[in-house]
Amino acid sequence: MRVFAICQDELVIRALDDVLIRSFEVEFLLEGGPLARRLHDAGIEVTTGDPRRVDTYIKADLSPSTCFIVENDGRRGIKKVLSAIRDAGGTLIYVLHTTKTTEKEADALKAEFPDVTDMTLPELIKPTLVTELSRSMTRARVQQYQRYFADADRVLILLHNDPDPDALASGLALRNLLRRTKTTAIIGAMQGVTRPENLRMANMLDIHVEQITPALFHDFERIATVDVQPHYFGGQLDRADLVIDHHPEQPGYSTVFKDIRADYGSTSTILTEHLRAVDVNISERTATAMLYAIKSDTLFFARHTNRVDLEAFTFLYPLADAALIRKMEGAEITLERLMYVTRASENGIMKDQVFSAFVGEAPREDFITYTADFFLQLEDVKWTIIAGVVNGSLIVSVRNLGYSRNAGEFVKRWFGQIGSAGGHRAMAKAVVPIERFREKFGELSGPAITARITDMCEQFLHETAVDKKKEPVAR
Ligand SMILES: [Mn+2]
Repeated sequence: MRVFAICQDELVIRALDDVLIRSFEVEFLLEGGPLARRLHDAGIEVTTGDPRRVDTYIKADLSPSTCFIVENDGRRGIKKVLSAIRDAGGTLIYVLHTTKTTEKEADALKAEFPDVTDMTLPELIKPTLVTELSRSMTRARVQQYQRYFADADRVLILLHNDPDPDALASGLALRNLLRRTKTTAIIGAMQGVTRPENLRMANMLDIHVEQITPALFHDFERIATVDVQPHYFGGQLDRADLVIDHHPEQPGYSTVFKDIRADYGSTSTILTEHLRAVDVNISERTATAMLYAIKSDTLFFARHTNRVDLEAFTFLYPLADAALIRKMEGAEITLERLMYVTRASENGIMKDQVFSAFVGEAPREDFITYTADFFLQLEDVKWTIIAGVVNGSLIVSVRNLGYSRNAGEFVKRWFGQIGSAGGHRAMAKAVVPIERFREKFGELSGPAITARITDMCEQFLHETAVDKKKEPVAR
């Protein structure tokens, strides 16, 4: 394809030539003079002529598939140039704005030449430049903590309780970044992995999570927490050396280094950037773990997804073992879990696209969260609220796919006073001692609990509708 460029600036011409020459046949139109000679001597294809005259383009023997790039530096009569190209039969016309054009000027140009495509130089440069600069800032940060950890004998990489794929993958990635082995950097947690799919991931990828108690913290010269911040450990860890997390930043601890990015979908996304910044070799095992983590923490980009999560995914994909990920995912469905799904479908209530169910006693929390996720897959279900009793506490797991109303606010509204309740728009959880639940809501059990949570949700969503109607009046 042929590109015919009408530019004035030497820098722009040289840059365009350099960029386009690999894919296109490029030619520059200049009015003559020393610049044209200089460029010609430098081996750049230059034609001389008046860019405002139709016959200049006719003489240049252009075809309808020729692409025109016209630089607009705000000085010359761009309209005359565009008219001449158009009159000579040019259709693929791009205007490259190299100075700031006012909206008025841009609109006027658009009105006269509706088929012309606009590009602005800053917008073209921005993505690459911003990526490069932030990568070099990340590089500096990573090199700092690498040095700080370098001389330590024993390092602890601490994860949250019942580590999930993101925590496990982040542990592996950080160990990689610290250039350590499993004997010099321990991946540990106060409570180990329990969910079957996470156990399967840990086994398949050979990730060993060591059981840690606060008394053991002193055995380590350096402590890093990933996918979690020290406040999580309830005062048992008031300082760390490094914190890498994607949950909102919390007060109440000190750390030497931290990288907390609450707008990222996973901690593995942050660590992918760290690995890329320092050009560390990423093993297939680490890439597989991280890819699985990003998929799982973002529910395969269904929630909380950021452009950077997609970029990390794209980067890791060719390095990972996709077949292994499919196997790990298959581990989600177990006979035991299907039992809770069955219970929920027998006892649940579906009302206004909200599915609620109380599933009774369960040995582990993940039976409840799994059931909540499961019913969210149903067509026409926008909220799922699944409750069950684990070790004497009522666990309420809420998933929200469509409603603008926040699942986290829902659990805080009803359970914040009597237990722990929190979460964000798409998912939330409450843990309430069953006796406190009964003190507040009455001696309920079985179907009565299902009915009560259905009412709670209806009332909560109704409150929102009323609030919204009120809004314009308040203004
Ligand atoms: Mn995470």
